[in-house]
Amino acid sequence: MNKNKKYPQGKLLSQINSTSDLRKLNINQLKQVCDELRQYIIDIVSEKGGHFGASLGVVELTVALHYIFNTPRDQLVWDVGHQAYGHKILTGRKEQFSTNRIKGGLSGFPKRSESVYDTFGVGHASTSISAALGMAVASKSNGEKNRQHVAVIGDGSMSAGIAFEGLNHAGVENTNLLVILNDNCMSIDPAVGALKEYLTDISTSKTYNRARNKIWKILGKISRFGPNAQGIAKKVEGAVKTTLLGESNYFESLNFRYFGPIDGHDAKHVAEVLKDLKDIPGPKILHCLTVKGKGFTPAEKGDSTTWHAPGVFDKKTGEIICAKTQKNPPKYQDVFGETIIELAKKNKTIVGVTPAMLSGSSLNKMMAEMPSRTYDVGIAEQHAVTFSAGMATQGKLPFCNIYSSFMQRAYDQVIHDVALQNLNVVFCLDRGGLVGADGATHHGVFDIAFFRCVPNMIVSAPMNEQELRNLMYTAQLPNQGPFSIRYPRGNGVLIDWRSPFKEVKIGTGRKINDGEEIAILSFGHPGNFVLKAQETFEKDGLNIAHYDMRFAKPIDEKLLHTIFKKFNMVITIEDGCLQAGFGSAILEFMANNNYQATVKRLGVPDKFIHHGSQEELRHDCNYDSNAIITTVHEALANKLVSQAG
Ligand SMILES: Cc1ncc(C[n+]2csc(CCOP(=O)(O)OP(=O)(O)O)c2C)c(N)n1
Repeated sequence: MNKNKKYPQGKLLSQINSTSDLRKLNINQLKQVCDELRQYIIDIVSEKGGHFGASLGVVELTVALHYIFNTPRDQLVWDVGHQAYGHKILTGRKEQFSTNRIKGGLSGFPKRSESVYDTFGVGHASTSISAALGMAVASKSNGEKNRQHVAVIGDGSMSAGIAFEGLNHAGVENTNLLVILNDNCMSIDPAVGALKEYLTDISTSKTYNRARNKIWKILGKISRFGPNAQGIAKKVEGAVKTTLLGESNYFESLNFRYFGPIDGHDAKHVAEVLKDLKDIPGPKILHCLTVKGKGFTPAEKGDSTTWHAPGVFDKKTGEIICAKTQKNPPKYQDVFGETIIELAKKNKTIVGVTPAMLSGSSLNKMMAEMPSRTYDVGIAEQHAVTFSAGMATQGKLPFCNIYSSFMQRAYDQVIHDVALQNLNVVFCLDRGGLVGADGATHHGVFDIAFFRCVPNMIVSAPMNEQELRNLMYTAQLPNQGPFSIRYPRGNGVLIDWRSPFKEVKIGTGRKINDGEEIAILSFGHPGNFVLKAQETFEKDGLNIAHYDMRFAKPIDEKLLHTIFKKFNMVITIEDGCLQAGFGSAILEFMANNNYQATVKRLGVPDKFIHHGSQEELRHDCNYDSNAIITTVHEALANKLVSQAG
């Protein structure tokens, strides 16, 4: 692929290098800017991959926001940030946009170190209201008048606890906070929950929508006549809305002034509305209706979930281009998705729980086959864990599947609600390890460390698909207590993986290869990097021992005694942070048992790792097959030197 390829920019977009260029245009030109911006995103994402549907859905909002607000002085906070491609392009990163998500290139999410326009780093959902409110309150306390603060949040992200916490606080802080609710009825999968139904009710209420424009006009006129008029307008508007909706408005009950719903694809109208809202003080919410994938027919009319992040595709036909290989081993997530169904057919207590990652975790398979036993609880990791705990008190066995990095959200729930009560909940942590192009916000590198110190918690990781099945089987046996199984993003290693289930004795590792001088202890999938390195060792005539430890907790002490009695050079490898991780567990064992050995730990160093491919990042972090080979060679060379000395 040509790295320096230039992508056509269109007549207006080619002149926009900053938001001030955009603001020089006439409001009637915004539609054309939107068309060109949309095409630019399609041209590049179709070739480079990345998030897609969400950015297309907010093109008009993005253009209107930067047109009306004085960014970057006015603070614009994107929620999740997967929809901020248009924002990046309009804010001075147009030429670099083709490097999006590539190592050394632009991040796929807003990042403060990348641009002054990226007011808040994101990747995880539902933080925008709290962050923007923090900015607004600080701004007010600094005496800055007329500075605006805008949070753009999707209907999916609005379902999280933190979003409600932000609204609840904002309702009593009199700041210039505008929340734009970008309602496309979708999370990655269809949005779920009562709030979603409520939003649909507002959006489809014919009477309300007819009257809405009248209210808007009255408001627009009154709002320019001072604070008292504002109060009257608010009362009139509130009463009308309440009568028409037949219920109190959720947002207004939190002291927000609610406006909309409006068509989020009419850039001119959105700009006009935003202009009016700028003059209205206090917390406000503008409800915009948009369509994910807008303007690219296959995404707009097709399966929105697929087009959330479709990978590379043919922009003419809409065909998604899959890497053409021979038969691939399955993705770990699919092994999880199919195995849970097999287990659930036999064990009627099993239920599946996911916080909004139905497709991402492959729990959609169970949802299709056993909908009454599968729960998508929305973007609500904390709730997912405590909900699972509640189910467990009643004899259900929840398999709560959460991406490792999103599990960070639910740490207290794991400790306080599950582990302390020693409840039978199985945590399947998908995306454990470096995930690649999503970067620092999404790498699942802390879970081994943060689960290992929780009493009662079993911490396990399969080296391949069969091991994943066996660990899942073991986890559903009676009274195992809190049981975590972490596995990486991407494919496993076995073509024939549907083996019969075998119980794994808790806290036991297994010997993969006997050897002399050096023992390598692996945890989870990186055991396969050791297998690969073994090919080189064999060629070199080196006989290196390899143990797949399977559990970081409880650790296989019996096996470790055997290992440390035989070897005085040990290498540990894990797809997680070195601080407090699996290698640290081995060091603790050594210290507790007075073993002396040279230990080299391979894994993720103590810094945030940015984006790149998984292979590139594992290489950079020094724990791929080559790193293992080098480490073994160095250890042997050091030994020779010390013997010679
Ligand atoms: C805490 C957290 N959980 C899950 C995700 C994964 N995720 C990324 S985007 C997304 C859907 C967001 O839906 P919405 O806010 O409605 O935005 P849309 O994609 O519809 O524009 C989800 C679940 C995440 N980024 N953060």
